[in-house]
Formats: sequence, C-alpha cells, structure tokens
Amino acid sequence: MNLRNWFNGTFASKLDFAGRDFAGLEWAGAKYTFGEIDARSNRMARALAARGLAKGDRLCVYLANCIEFIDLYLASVKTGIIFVPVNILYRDREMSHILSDAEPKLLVTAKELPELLAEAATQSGEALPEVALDDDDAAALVYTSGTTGVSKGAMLTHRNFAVNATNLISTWKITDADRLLLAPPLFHVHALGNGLHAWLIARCHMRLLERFDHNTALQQFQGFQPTLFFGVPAMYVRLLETPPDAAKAIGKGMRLFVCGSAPLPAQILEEFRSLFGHTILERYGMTETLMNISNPYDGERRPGSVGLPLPNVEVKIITPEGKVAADGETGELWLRGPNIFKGYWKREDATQAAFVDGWFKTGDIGSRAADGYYTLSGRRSDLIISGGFNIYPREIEEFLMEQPEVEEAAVVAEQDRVRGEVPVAYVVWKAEPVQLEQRCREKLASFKVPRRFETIDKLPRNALGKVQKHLLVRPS
Ligand code: MLC
Ligand code: AMP
Repeated sequence: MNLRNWFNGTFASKLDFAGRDFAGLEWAGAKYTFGEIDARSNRMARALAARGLAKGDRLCVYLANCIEFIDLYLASVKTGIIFVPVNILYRDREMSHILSDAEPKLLVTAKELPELLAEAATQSGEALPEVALDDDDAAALVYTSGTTGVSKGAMLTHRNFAVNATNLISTWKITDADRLLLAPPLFHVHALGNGLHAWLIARCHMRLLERFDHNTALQQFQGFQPTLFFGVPAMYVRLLETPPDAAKAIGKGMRLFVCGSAPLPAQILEEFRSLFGHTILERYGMTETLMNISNPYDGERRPGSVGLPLPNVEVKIITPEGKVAADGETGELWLRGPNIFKGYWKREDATQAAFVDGWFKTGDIGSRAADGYYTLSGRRSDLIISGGFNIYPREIEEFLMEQPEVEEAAVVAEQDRVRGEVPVAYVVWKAEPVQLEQRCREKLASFKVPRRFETIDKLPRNALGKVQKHLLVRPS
C-alpha cells in the first residue's frame, strides 16, 4: 500500500477528536490534530501544484525541523512529488552537488518558505484529486555518501517507508497511546523514516523539537512526559548529565528508549540503565535500507549487539573470501528485503555495484552469534560517524588539498566521549596555514571541520603508495 493510503487512514480516524484524548502533533507550543495536519498538507500540495510541481518532480527541502517540513513532506507523498531533504549543516559546496544531481523543480529554504506559506494559505484544505501512485514509486531521495565521497541520492519508495514503519511499530509495540519526543533532524532517515512514519502510521502523539539541545532536553522530557524517544548515542551521552532524581522520574513515565545511527558503547548503556532504570534498545539501520536489525522489545537487549533481523529482512555475512560466514565468523553484512531502496538516482553503475544477486552490500562488518544476535564490529570504508552524522574523510582531504598551504592531508577518526568519533587532519604543509579552520567552517558542514590539524613531515604510505591511516590514529 502506498503511503498516501496509510496516512489517509490516520487522517480519517482523527478528524474529529471531540470527547477523545488529543492525539496528533505538538510543535513550538501549539497543538495540531491529524485533521489539521491533513488540511495543511492539502493546502501546501495545491500551492506546489500552482508552482508547476507534479508527480515525479523533485522538491528539495533545506529546513530545520518544523511543522512546515511535515507539510511539505506530506504534500509530496500525496501528489507523487519526490522529496529531497538536505542536511541544513551543509554549505554551498555540498549543496551545489545535490542540486545539480537531483535537479529539483523547487528548493525551499527558510528564506523562501514565507512566500510559499502565503500561497498555501489561500488554497483549499479539502481532499486532493487522486494521483496514481505505485508502491515502488520513489517517495524520497536521501543523499548519502559512498566510499568515494561523492554523495548519491538513495531512492526510497513508498513500500520501503511503509514496511519500515510497520516493522518498527510491531517490533517496538508502538500504539496510539504512545507519546513520542522526536529530536533528531528530519532530513535524515532516523527521524524521517522512523519517527515521522511511525508517528503517522501508529497515530500516536508526537512533540517535534527543532533539534536536540542538551541544555533544554531535560525540560522537554519533564514538560512533555514522553513514553518513547529515538536518539543517537551522542544524545544518550548528553542525557547522562541528568540529575538522578529527575532521571528516575522521567524513567518512570517512559516506555522505550531506542538508539541507533552509530554504535552505542556498552558502558553508556549500563550508565543509562542505572540512572534512568531503562535498558536502551539498540537497532541498526542505513539510509539505503532504513532499519534492518533490532534488539527485541521483550527478550534480551544485549549490550554491544544490534539484535535480531526485523520482519522480512534477510541478513547474510560474507567473508573476505566471498563465502557465507559461519556463526561467530566476521564478514560484510549483505541484506535483502522490502525495506531496501530501489537504487541510486541516475547512477545505474553505482546501483549495480551495490547489489549482488539482489543482496545489498552494506559495507558494515559484523558477525552473528549462535543464538541469532548480530554484532557490528567495523566498516569496510573509512567512514567517520560523528554524533550520528556521516563524514567521508576523502571529501575533507580533497578540500584541504585545494588549499594553497596544504601539500598533502589525511583525515582520520579520533574517539570522542560525546560524539563517538571526530575528524582529525594530518597535514604536510607547503606554507604556514592562515585561518584554515575558518575556511573549513565556511565551506564544510560544521561536523566535518577537523577538530585538530596535526603537522606531519610526510604521510605514512605502504609500498603501493596508499596512505596507512591506521598509523596516524592515536590509541584511545
Ligand atoms: C548539530 N548541530 C546542529 C544540529 N546538530 N545544528 C542544527 N541542527 C541540528 N540538528 C551543530 C551545532 O550547531 C554545532 O555546530 C555542532 O553541530 C554540535 O552541536 P552541539 O550542541 O555541541 O551538539 P552535541 O551535543 O554534539 O550533539 C549533537 C547532536 C547532533 C547529537 C544533536 O549530532 C545530531 O542531531 N545528531 C543526529 C544525527 C542523525 O539524526 N543521524 C541519523 C542519520 S540516518 P558548531 O558549529 O557549534 O560546531 C542513519 C541511519 C540510521 O544513520 O541508522 O539511523
Ligand atoms: P547513513 O549512511 O547515514 O544512513 O549511516 C548508516 C551507517 O550508520 C551504517 O552503515 C552503520 O555503519 C552506522 N550505524 C547505524 N546504526 C548503527 C548501530 N546501531 N551501530 C553501529 N553502527 C550503526
């Protein structure tokens, strides 16, 4: 079933909430019923149509979390427009690649939004005319970097999102009685695929935050009293600063804390358990696949493990020799299932290279225990994950190498207590650096800016000339 049909069920069921508990959305201090959300997105869909957007066109959205982000997404889903969310921390350099690749008919940023909203306000909120939608139509293009550092648009279909949401709803027992506090950015699949879709399909009550701010997180928990929270490890590390009494009180009202997008250190899980009285449920996902593997709701939530495959997700582990790994043996995770994306936008070669006989090669390394639990132990590429945001060292290295004072540079991950990993640059200088960090800040997303620049006489290379990055990494 396509997403419009799923969402219509929600909108129809909650049009009239008289006499019932409020359910829907809280945003910026105001409350919205599902009926209001439905009407808002119908108005937005009409405004987009008036701008000439139709099924198959791309709509690029560069916005922090806000209700209008949801309006734009729903308007796209209802009319078959392909939604292209972009990380708001991206600068011109990163944006221009996405814009030239996705060729959106419209780009909405905070600057253009008021005009579009004014146009939407004059439109009818009534139901939209039917547009033929197929389960395998792309609902979104979400940009993700491959090992080459070139960002590619993963085409995620209506089926992918619907399967993902129903998997999570059944596995994590989400119901319309839940209160979801949603803090991660909607421009990534963590909040978009899991948060937004689980909310709309389970019909629960959601408070959307503009972002996770560790200075105000405690008040949000106390004020909203959620039962459900989705976070990245950096958020859980920050939540460990909560005073014990407040943590106990929050823990009492909570049903489930879920964590993913980066490894959750077992020690953080233990510290969080003793503070909040909850065992965080860790799961594993990717932009191209949405969620794949999750610790169980009722069974053992094993520290350091990502758990068991979600319904209809098949997993196999392939050794470096190309054989299916035995239990306990390490290899690359390959996946198959209705949650897997349909390919990279306009990149047939990259799509073909990513699949073998219908199995998607994740690039993540791990093993399976005899009782079926999976553990991730690394990645095939030198991807750095900082606070849940992905960084491809090569992209930063290429930028550094364009700078006049840089002869050579190699970027590696350094361990960080809050963000998990942070990028550090090792540089062979041609000349004394002048405001290099400042230039990085202007041109790169903030999380990609090297935390430090280490001077080095020459980069360590093997006999084939390949930089041996492991020799640069400081022991943690
Ligand atoms: C971080 N910054 C943001 C931001 N997150 N700015 C705007 N909106 C956001 N959402 C910027 C800050 O301005 C600051 O920039 C820097 O990042 C760090 O901010 P901080 O306040 O010190 O935050 P910190 O405590 O480190 O926490 C950061 C964080 C953030 C956890 C809030 O990293 C975050 O939102 N992470 C979620 C990423 C995510 O959702 N990934 C999912 C990918 S999908 P400056 O300039 O001051 O340095 C995926 C698949 C899957 O991976 O499995 O889910
Ligand atoms: P992205 O491309 O932004 O979707 O990031 C996906 C990557 O995040 C995966 O390929 C993994 O490397 C990583 N990831 C997601 N969840 C986990 C987890 N629970 N533990 C370890 N790594 C994870």
